[in-house]
Amino acid sequence: MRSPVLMGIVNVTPDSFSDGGRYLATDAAVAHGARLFAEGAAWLDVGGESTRPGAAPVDPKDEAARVVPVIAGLREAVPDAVISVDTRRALVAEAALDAGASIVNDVSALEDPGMAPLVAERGVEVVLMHMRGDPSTMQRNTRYADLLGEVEAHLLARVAQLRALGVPDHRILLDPGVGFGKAPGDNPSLIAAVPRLKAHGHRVLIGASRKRFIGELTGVSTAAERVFGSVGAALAAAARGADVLRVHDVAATRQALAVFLAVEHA
Ligand code: HH2
Repeated sequence: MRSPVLMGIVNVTPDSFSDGGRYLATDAAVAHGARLFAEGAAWLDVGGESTRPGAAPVDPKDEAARVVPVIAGLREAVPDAVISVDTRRALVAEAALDAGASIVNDVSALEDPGMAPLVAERGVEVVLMHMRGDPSTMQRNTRYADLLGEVEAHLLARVAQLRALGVPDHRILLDPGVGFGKAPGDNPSLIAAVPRLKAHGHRVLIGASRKRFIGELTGVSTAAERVFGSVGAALAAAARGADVLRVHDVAATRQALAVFLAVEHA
């Protein structure tokens, strides 16, 4: 089993669910990203719009103005880091790629009609995440007749869109969207389903860090205090072959993975 890549979260937002407002200033966000890289996050995911349930959308120009200076700053501060931009807007993604990002992490999986052509043209990697509706509406209906079948069909339809534009499979990562329009009980099933998603030949990313379902399983209501539960989710995802783990707590996750992988390989 290969060690999953850790994707450290750099939220440049006033309202993210677990760390909103902490890294809104460019310098603070760059310093935070550099620290996550030093702790073992080979990838840094820079986002300028909160996607927590019920979050208000951000004007793409404001979103770009938040993320571009942070990406440029990280390019300089940590040249070896791979930078992804967490955005649903092609305009923001384009500005981020120009500033030095090389991955587009799109939680809407290509809803913006400009996104697929941009990714194809630039030859960059893209994360396609499953969500029903958008962050302002996604928790209104969290019932699925066939959860995994729906997630899979939705993502594969978006993969087909990219393939038609010539994007090779190895540049496409799939993410079942833990916590995005899902009932709490569905989230462990999404993590358990990593092998099923991987069977389509793409790398799989899991983002469970500090999410509400961990609070519901553990009784920990403050998101920033869900580190231990988040590490549990990360190990469970790693055990099932997840390729990339999107996490807030890089040092803790890395420490747990080192022990877990040593036992796996013993
Ligand atoms: N989760 C969040 C944001 N982006 N991207 C992917 N690919 N997968 C995820 O699970 C995912 C994601 C939500 O977490 P966070 O960034 O901490 O919060 P917020 O959206 O409130 O900024």
